[in-house]
Formats: sequence, structure tokens, C-alpha cells
Amino acid sequence: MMKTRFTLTLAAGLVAGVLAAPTLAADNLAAFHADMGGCQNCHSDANKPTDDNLTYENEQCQTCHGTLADVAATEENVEHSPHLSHLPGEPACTSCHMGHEKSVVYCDSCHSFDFNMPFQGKWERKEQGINDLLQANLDIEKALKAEPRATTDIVIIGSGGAGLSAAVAAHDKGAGVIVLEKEPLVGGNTKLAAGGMNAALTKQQAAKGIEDSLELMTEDTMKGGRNINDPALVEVLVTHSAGSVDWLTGLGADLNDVGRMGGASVNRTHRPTGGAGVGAHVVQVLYDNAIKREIDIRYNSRAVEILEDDKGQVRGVLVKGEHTGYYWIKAEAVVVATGGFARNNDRVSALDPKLKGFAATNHPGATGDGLDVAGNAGAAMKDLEYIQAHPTLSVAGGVMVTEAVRGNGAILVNREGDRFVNEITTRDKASAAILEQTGKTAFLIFDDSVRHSLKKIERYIELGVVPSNSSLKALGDSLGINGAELEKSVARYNEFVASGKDADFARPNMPRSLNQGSYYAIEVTPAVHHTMGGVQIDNQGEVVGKDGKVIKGMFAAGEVTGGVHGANRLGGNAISDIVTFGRMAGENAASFVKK
Ligand code: FAD
Ligand code: MEZ
Repeated sequence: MMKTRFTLTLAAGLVAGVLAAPTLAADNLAAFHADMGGCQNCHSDANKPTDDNLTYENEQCQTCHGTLADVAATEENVEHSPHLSHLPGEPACTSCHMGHEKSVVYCDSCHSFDFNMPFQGKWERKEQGINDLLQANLDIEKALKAEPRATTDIVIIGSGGAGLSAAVAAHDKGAGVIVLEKEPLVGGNTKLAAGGMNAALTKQQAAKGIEDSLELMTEDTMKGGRNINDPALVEVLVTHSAGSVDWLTGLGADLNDVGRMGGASVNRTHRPTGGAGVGAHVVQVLYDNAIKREIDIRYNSRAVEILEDDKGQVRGVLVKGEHTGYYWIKAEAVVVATGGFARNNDRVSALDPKLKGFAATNHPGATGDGLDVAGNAGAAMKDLEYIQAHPTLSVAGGVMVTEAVRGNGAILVNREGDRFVNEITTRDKASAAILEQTGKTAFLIFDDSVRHSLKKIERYIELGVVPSNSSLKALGDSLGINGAELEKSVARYNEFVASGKDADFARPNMPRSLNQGSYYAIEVTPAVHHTMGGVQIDNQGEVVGKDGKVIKGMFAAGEVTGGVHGANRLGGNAISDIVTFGRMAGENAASFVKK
């Protein structure tokens, strides 16, 4: 059946059989519902939201319109239905549907597709920097004089993979935790992770007969990081990598598919069977485990300041609740797991002017709050100037195309139809090579055998960013690539696959010839992807202060930290990093509060 473009009609209310489809006279949801019973329609207490998760308000949406799954079930034939999206957790209705302002489609924060929903406005981000918020703010002074709104053992800032791993691990060691998340939904950049999670000496590798070693993973990681990585942190990353895969699978994850990312000597990148995206799966597993443990996850809740006593020991966190204003939580330890800052081009370009104006692959919350929050509390910083571009952001859809597409066999060609680089070299080299090509873009070229080797490719095809043709020449010509030359380049590459040696670019893995069924092309260009530097930690996940001493009660994990990846991170090493260091920070914070 033909798919229709996404339109959320209010007839979705019919799902629950309660509402008829009314006509739209008002220009926002609150005004619209005012005609149907006033404020009490959505709020329990006049116009006052219940909490920052808008728990009661979201229940009211569902009473009439049904759950996300109910609405999604009505949209199976809709193109780009956000209700059928890859976002893990249980995204609340109010993540997109605003009450008193124009609604925004959250997907628009990363993608550039046409959506159409009632009372829709444009996606715009107006987030003030942490230091601007802190300037002479009377609301903050008042909040700090009041009693804490909550008391717990550990506050975890950020609900990405590092934060959720820390939360589950700390809880399982007996500590009470509250997770703060400034976005309206769980998962940060982790939910977008596609290619996989690196680990050496795993059961999954053994089952496939892959020979690896801790020394080889260490060597690859250090070489990729231009040997400036902190060796003590790399040792933690590598020696715990298989344990972290086991920990996740013990919590319910499937990491059975093992592929290869740039800079790796062997296949060690773990992802779900069939090659589905790793991040949404891992976040869903961690989120389900957090919910099972009744962990308090507060959305729309931005950590603004870590509060310390006069001896410099952590005493709590100041929070800005999107709907409930400033308040503080009393706690003895904090885990900063706020992720990187690739989405903050002002910060990125101040550190690396070459990247000014570049697009980013990241989610909108990746602005670097953690650097200010931890920095203002005395944390030292490390390697901030090292910022990585990912070579393959789709020009048409603004979506990052996973390195696994190349790992599974795709090649890169320029407009002249020629290959120009070892496709699975490290990202810094691949990105630099693309920027030297005509128009500063290149094309990923692959066939049906690559398509069927990786489920994630179906998502790019669904998003409409992958033109295809049974003739390579016709495909090339239709996209402004020299089609005749493209045919020759693919034929030459197939000869290299047959001989096992890439005589042009010494590509080390050529898993398959490109000669099955249809051919596909995705136009790509580099975009800011990963920020290697950040808060300095030791090999226990404790934050190191500007005086070189550990700050008591302050832990950090994940992309907000610096040192693990040196000057350039290898694909697949971040998920390994955040799970290992997240768990460790959570467990060590739990031991700290017990002392
Ligand atoms: P995040 O997952 O970004 O979580 C941080 C959270 O903190 C966010 O939700 C953010 O909103 C929140 N936050 C920030 N500031 C505050 C504040 N002040 N108060 C409260 N909350 C706050 N790596 C791999 O190894 N393999 C892959 O396949 C892979 N694919 C990727 C694909 C894409 C498109 C992207 C963008 C990255 C990918 N990476 C991959 C990198 C990897 O996903 C990230 O480095 C990693 O997920 C970061 O995890 P984190 O928990 O440190 O941060
Ligand atoms: O580690 C990454 O960032 C990664 C593997 C991304 C990707 O291309 O999938």
C-alpha cells in the first residue's frame, strides 16, 4: 500500500474511542483544549504542571488519544511517522506536543524531513549557557536558601549510556540515585549510536572464530588516538570491554553480530543480530532495567551547579526544572555523565576554528554543560582541542550513515567516479580525504549484498536518502557522478576483492564484491561527531581537580571526560567507554557514599 506523508490528525483520539475529530480553531494545544473543559483538561491543579516529567499531563493526553504504541499502530502506512521512530525509552507526548506554545517535532532536531502536526512550530534551540544562567540570578539564590526538594545518595547528571549504566550499577550496589536529564527524553547521543561497541576476547568473537587480544585492542586504540591517550584509562577500557558486553547481555542486550570499524585490526564491533543500531537497543535495555529498579529519572531537568561544602566535598546539585523552576537535591556524590559538545559549534570552533559552521551528527543536548558544571566545581580539563569529524553525514537527510556500511563492504567514490581513500581508515583521514574532493562531498556506493548484511541500512532507505538503480552507470549519471568511470572503479575494486589485495589504497578488509542485485548511493560529507577531551578522571572514574587532587564525591564518565581516546577516537570505542566507565563510576560512587 502507498505510504502517505506524516500527518497527525486529531482523529488519533478515536484510538481510545473518546474524542471525535474536531476542527482546529486555536493555534496551540492549551487554547484548543480550553474549549473542551479548561485547564483541568490537562492539569490536576489549575495551570500548574505536576512535575518536570509532566506525569499527570501526559496521562491526560493518553486518556483521550491512547499510548504512543496506540497512535503508532494507526500510522503503519505513514512515511516518517515519528510515533514509529527509533527513539528508545517511552518518549512522552509532551516531548513534541507543547501545551502553551507551538509544538515542535523532536525528530526535526536531527533530521530534515517534512512533518506536519497540529499547532506546529519550527525547531529552534534557545538554550542559555550554564555560566549565563548563574549570573546574578535571584531565583537561584531563593532556591538555595530553601530546603532541598529531594534527598538521595547519588545524583547522576545525564541519561545517556554512561548515566544509565552508572544508575543501574550504583543501585545494584545499594545506593539511592536520581538521574537528571535536561532533554524531554532518555538516551542522549547514545540512542543514536549505530555501528557498535568494541570489545576484545568476547564470547561472541569466540563463537565466530575471531582471534583478538587485549594487546591488539590497546595498540589499535593508542595508534588511533595518536598515542596521546592516557594509558591507565585505555587499560580500563580494554580489560573491561568483554565484561561490559557480558554485563549488558546479562541485563538483556543482544550483541551477537560482530563487525569491524575503521582502525581496528580484527572484527570486534558488537551489535544486535542482523546489524541493527546498537545505541537505541542499549539505551532501551538500560532504561528498562532502570525502570524495573524504580530509579527516579527526571526529564526537562538541567543540572546547573554541583554544590560543595567549604572542604570541597560534594553536597548536592542545583537543578533548573523546565516547568517547576530552580531547586536543589541533597546528595553525597555526583556522577557527571553529560556527554560531549559536538552540537555546540561556538564551543567547537573556538577550540578548532577549521570546524566553524560545520553540521554535527549529535543530538541537541550535546552542548558541553558538563564542562562548565564540573569546571565550576573545580574539575581539571584534558585534551579539549581534539574534536572529531565523522566522514559520512548524509547530505540529503542530515542523518549520520554508520561506518558499518563501509565496514560491511561499501566503497567511497568522488564525482569523477573514482575511489580516493582506504574506506576504513581512521575518521580523521577519511574526513580529510572527502573534503579534498570536488564539492567537498563523496558517495557511498554499495549493492544488495551489503544492504542485506546490515539492518540499519533499511532505516536510511526508509528515510529516502538512498537512490538506487540496477545499472551502476545510470545511478552515477543520475547523481552527477561520472557513471562510466564509476563502473570501471567498481569492477577494479571487485578484482581486488577476488585477489584479496587492494593495490590502490591498501584497504585491509574487503568483505564482499559489489555485484549483487541493485546498486545504491548515499551522498555524504563530514560533520562534527565526537569531542575527545573533557573532564579529567583517574582510573577509578574520580574527577581530578585543578590542583591535581581527586574531588571527593565527584565522579565522571563517558564523552564528558577526556583522556580515553587521545586525539582521535576509534569507531565503536565510545559505547565501550561509556558502559565500562559508567558502571565503574556508579559502583565507586556507591562505595564512596557508604563509607
Ligand atoms: P550521551 O549519550 O550524549 O548522554 C548525555 C546526556 O546528558 C544527554 O542526554 C544530555 O541531554 C544530558 N545532559 C547534558 N547536559 C545536561 C545537564 N546540564 N543536565 C542534565 N542532563 C544533561 N560510538 C560507538 O562506540 N559506536 C557507535 O556506533 C556510535 N555511533 C554514533 C552515532 C551517532 C549519530 C553519534 C552522535 C554518536 C555515535 N557514537 C558511537 C558515539 C557515542 O554514541 C557517544 O560518544 C556516547 O553515546 C556518549 O555517551 P554519554 O553517555 O557519555 O553521553
Ligand atoms: O563509534 C562511532 O562513532 C561509530 C561506530 C559510528 C558509526 O559510524 O556507526
